[in-house]
Amino acid sequence: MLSNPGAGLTSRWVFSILLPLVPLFASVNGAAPSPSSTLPDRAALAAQVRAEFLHAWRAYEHHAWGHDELKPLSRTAHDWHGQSLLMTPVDALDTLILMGLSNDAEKARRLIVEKLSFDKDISVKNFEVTIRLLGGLLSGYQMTGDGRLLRLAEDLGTRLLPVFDSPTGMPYRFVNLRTGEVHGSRSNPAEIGTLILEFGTLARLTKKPVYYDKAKNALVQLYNRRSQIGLVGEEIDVETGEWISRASHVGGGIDSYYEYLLKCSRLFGDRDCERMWRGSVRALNRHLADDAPTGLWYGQVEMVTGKRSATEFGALHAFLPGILALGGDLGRAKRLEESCLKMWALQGIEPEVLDYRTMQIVQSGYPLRPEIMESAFYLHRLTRDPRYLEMGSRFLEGLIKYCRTDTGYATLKDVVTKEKGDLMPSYFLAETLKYLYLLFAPDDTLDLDRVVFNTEAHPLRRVDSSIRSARSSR
Ligand code: DMJ
Repeated sequence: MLSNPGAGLTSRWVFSILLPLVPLFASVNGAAPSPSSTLPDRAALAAQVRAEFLHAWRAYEHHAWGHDELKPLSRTAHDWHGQSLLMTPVDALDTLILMGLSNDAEKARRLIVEKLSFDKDISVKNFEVTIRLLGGLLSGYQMTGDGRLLRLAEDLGTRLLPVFDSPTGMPYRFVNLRTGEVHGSRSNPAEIGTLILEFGTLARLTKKPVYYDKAKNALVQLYNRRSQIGLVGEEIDVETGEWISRASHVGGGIDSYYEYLLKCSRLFGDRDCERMWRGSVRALNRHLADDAPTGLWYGQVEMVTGKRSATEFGALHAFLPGILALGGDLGRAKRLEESCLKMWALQGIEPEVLDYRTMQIVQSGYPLRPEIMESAFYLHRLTRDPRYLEMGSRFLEGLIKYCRTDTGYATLKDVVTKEKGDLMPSYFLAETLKYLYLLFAPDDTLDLDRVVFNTEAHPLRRVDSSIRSARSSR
């Protein structure tokens, strides 16, 4: 039988969020630092990232305030659905708090609680809204204690619930926030399996296990459809439960499914998730890992036979070193992050997809993605090796050199020509600059033992830490 931590909700969790929350934390256990004569100046780098964050935030404030995202080249705003869901303020709120930008955080919080409404006749993508908005509202609530953020999260969570009403329990991709009408039965592991941290946290905070149960069931249904060699494919029909694409890899469409198996076990102590993670990572190491002449990579195979079908790796795959490290496999994590650095170094900034056999770029955009910085952050926390600070400073240098504009930061259409695109995605403020900042900032800015980041870098409090906090405050 599957264990169900969502059913064991306690008032201690709710109690704990009322404690002062910033700075959150103390230490993470790590190895001794490796010697280096030229240690990067962490304080200066942290201050530089914070200044760049402010530059980006001010541009959003001046040209796109109240809208979803900034278009830095045209200096206009972009709303995903024609009307705003405040993607950037919700995504950026906890970064503002962690960086100690209290006035800006307060202004963002006021905008959110006064203006954000989900009573809108629009069809939204469940995955994106869950990781950015539900995740951002929940971490914002846990960091500020403002109950209005939790009420918004609960309202949103309730409006999203109809997605799970498929014959298999795996979610449809889209839902109308007002009517609850769903569509999109052809889905993928990432969109099905990247919900448990947010819905599980909502369950704990509201004491309504239904959120946990639905998201957990979706995850288990997906896992149960893995092949005999333990892999999942790229596309599945949530009504029939049949695979549509059997391509198996750790890139877009699959990536954060694996991330959430591990993080679900860390955040909730869920034994099923731990078992599913262990089985899955074993399969990844056996079938996807590719010891190529250019380094260790994780490529693509057919999910049933394990036959290699592509040697591609990209910016999204670069989350894996961090997750391998968090899961305890520092050896593979370090080697894979070195490969990621080679990918970055090709053009001084990272392409979306690379063929690692030929080292030729396959997709040349760079949409300001965070994954390579995220992995450097975990590896630094877990090894204390200044190598990752050096890597981080190269990433920052590339960002500033190629993506900075007078009006915030812009994506790159092409990492070779460095032609810019007209968007500053909300995850740039939620994730990219947050992970870079946390890499350089003092470790006690955030205690990794006490939180788990959702896939959009929103820190959610671990169960045992809430119990500890509640006990010590009695
Ligand atoms: C983010 O929205 C999340 O990290 C997601 O898991 C993957 N894509 C972007 C960043 O690249």
